[in-house]
Amino acid sequence: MGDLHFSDTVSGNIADRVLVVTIDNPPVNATSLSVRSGLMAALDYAAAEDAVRGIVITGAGKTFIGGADIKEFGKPPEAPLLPDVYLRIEQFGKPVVAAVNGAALGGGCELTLACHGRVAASAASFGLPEVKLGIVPGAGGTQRLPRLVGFVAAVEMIGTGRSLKASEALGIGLIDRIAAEALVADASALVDAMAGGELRRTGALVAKTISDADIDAAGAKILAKARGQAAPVEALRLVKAAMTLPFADGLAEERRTFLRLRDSQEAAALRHVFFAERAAGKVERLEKVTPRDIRCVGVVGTGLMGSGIAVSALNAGYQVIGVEQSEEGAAKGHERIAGLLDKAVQTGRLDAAGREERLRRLTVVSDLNALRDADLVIEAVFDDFDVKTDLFRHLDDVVRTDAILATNTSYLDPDAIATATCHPERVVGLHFFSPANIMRLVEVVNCARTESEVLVTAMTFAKRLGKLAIVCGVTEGFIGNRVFSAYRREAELMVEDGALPHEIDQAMEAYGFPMGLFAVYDMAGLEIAWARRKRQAAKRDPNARYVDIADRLCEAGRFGQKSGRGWYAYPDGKRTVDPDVTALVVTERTRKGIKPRSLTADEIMTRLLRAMADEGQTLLSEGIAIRASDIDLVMINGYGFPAHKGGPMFAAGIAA
Ligand code: T1G
Repeated sequence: MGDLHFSDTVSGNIADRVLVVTIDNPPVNATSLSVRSGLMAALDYAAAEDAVRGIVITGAGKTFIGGADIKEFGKPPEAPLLPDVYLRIEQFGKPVVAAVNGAALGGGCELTLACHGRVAASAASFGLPEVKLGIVPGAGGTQRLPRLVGFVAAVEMIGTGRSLKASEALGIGLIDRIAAEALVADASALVDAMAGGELRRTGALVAKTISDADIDAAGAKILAKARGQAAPVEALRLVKAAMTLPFADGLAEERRTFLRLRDSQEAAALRHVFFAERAAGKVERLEKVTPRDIRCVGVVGTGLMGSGIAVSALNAGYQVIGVEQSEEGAAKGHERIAGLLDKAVQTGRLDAAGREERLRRLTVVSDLNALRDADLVIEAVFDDFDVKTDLFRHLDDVVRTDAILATNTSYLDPDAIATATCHPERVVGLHFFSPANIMRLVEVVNCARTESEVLVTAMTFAKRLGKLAIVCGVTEGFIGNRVFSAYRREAELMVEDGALPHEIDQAMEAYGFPMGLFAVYDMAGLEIAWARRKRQAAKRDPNARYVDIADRLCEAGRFGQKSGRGWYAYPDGKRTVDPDVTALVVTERTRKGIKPRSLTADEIMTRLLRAMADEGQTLLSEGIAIRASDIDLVMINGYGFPAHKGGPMFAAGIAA
C-alpha cells in the first residue's frame, strides 16, 4: 500500500512528481465500487496538487484488472459508474499512463484505452472477453478500441473475446511499449515525456477508414461463429458505429446495448458457466490435500487417444514415455505424436523450436519396464476388460509404489480394473475426450478405493494440461455418456413417434448445437455402438421400448459418413435427407403399430432437454456428479451443448 489512501482498494505514492496509483482488490482487482471511487479520489488529488505532473495506474499482484465485478451484475449499479470514471481519465488535464502488470481484461482493458499512454510488462495480456459473458464492453471499449487499432483488429478482439499477449498488443498499436525493466519507472518516464504537451485522447482519434468489403469480410467471420448468440452480433454493430457516429453518441449506444444484454437470459447462462468453471475444481473435503509432484508421465498405448494425451502432457512441460507392444508400434506411435506436433506448427499454434523441445522430452518404447521412473501412468489401450486388467497387473510390478495409475476407459468399470491390482488406492480414472490434445474436458473418475491424494493429484494434473477437470463417480459411461445415452434414447423414440432424424437435427442446430445428433452419429460411425448393442442384447429389459432403426441401418451396411450412407446420404460428400431412411422409419412405425404425429422444433427440444435434466438429476441423487453445474460443463465441453444456454441443468432451472 502506498502512503496515500484513496479507498480500501486504491492507494498512491508520489515518486519524481508522478502519482503512482495502485489498485489492490484481490483476487483479480475487479473494478468494484471501492476501486471506482478510489480512482475518482486519486484524480481529485492529482488535479489539486500542482506538484503532481501526471499519473501512473497499476495493479497489485499478478493481474492488472480482471474487469468489472461479475458478482455485481445482478445488482443496481452505484455511482461513480465505470464509463464516467474512464471519461474523466481521458479528459484529465495531466497525462495518465497505464502500467499494465498482468491481465487487463474487460473493464481493465477499457481503463488502459482511456489512458493517454500504455506500457505493459511482457507477461501482460489484453482482452475484451465480454461476449463470452453474453454482453458487450460497457465502458467505452467498442468505441475506443477501433479508434486506436482500426476496425479489423477491434472486431476480431471484441467479437471473439480472444486475449492478446503484450507482443501482439504492441503489434496492432494497442500499447505504446513493452517495459524494458521496471514497469512503473518506464510508465513514469512516459508521463514525463508527455507532460506539458498535447495529450493523445483515444476518444478524439478518428478510426482509419477501410473499404466496405473489408468491413464485411471481418464481420462475416464473427457472424459465422455466433450460432444464434446476440452478443457478437451487437458487438459488431457497435464497432461499426464507432466508424461513423460521434464519440459521445457511440458511447451512449454502447451503454444502452450493454444494459439490455446484461439482463438477458443469454448473459445469465454464460455467467453461470463462468462461475461453474471456477467451482468445478473444488472438492469440499479435499481442499487441504496437497497433490503429489508429477514430472514424468507414462502413456501406454499411443493410438488416436494415447497420442493426443501424450501431446497434451508434452505441451504442459512433462517428460513423456510412451509404451507400445512392439518396436514397430513404438516407431509408429512416435510418428503419430510428432505428426500432431507438426500440425500444430502448420497451424501456427507452435513454433519449430517448441516442437523440437517437446520431442526431446518424449521417448516411445516397447518395454513396460521403462515406466519404472514414471510418477503417473495413463493407459489408453484397447477398451477391453482383460487387456486393461492384464496391463494394470503388470504395471503394479513395474512402477514405483507412489506412482499413480490412471485408466482412460470409456465404458468399463474402473473399480473392477483397480481391484485387479495390489494397490487399488492408487488407481483413478482420467477420461479424456477425442482428440485429447484439443478437447478441453476430462472426467476425473473417483473410484471406490481411490485415495484423496491420488484424486487431487489427478485433478491438478488435468488442470495443468489446461483441461477442465470434472470429478465423477463410477458409473457406466460416467457423467457425459450417461446423459448422452438418455437424450439419444429420447431422440430415437421421437423418430418412432413422428419426427424425422433431420427434423431433430434441425431443432438442435436452431437451439445452438453445432451439429444435430444424427449428423454426429454419421460422422462418428454407427458400427461400434451397433456391436455394443448386440453384446448387450441379452441383458436388455424385454419390456422396455427399444428402437430398432439404427440396427436396421447397420444391417443395410449404412455405417455413416465413411460408408457414404447412414442416417443421411452423402452424394458428393454433402449431407442430404435420404428417402430410403424415411421409408425405413415409416416401415418400423407401421410394424410397431405407432400412429405418427409430427413434432414441432419446440416440442423436440423440450423432450430432449427434459431427458438430459432427468438423467442429470439421477446422477446427482446417486452421488455420481457433485453439483448440477458440473453436469452442465460436461455437456457443454464434451457434447456440443451451447454454452449460451447454460447447460441442460441450468436450462431446466436446476442449477441457478
Ligand atoms: N468478477 C468477479 N470475480 C472474478 C472476476 C470478475 N471479473 N474474474 C475472476 N473472478 C474470481 C473468480 O470467480 C475466482 O473466484 C477468482 O476471481 C480467481 O479467478 C464494464 C462488463 C482475471 C484471467 O470476463 O478471465 O469488465 O473461485 O481462478 O486463473 O465492459 O479470472 O476464487 O472465489 O479465474 O488467475 C470481463 C474473467 C468482465 C475476466 C484470472 N472480465 N476472469 O485468472 O484466476 S465484464 C472477465 C478471468 C466487464 C466492462 C465489463 C480470470 C483472470 P474464486 P481464476 P486466474
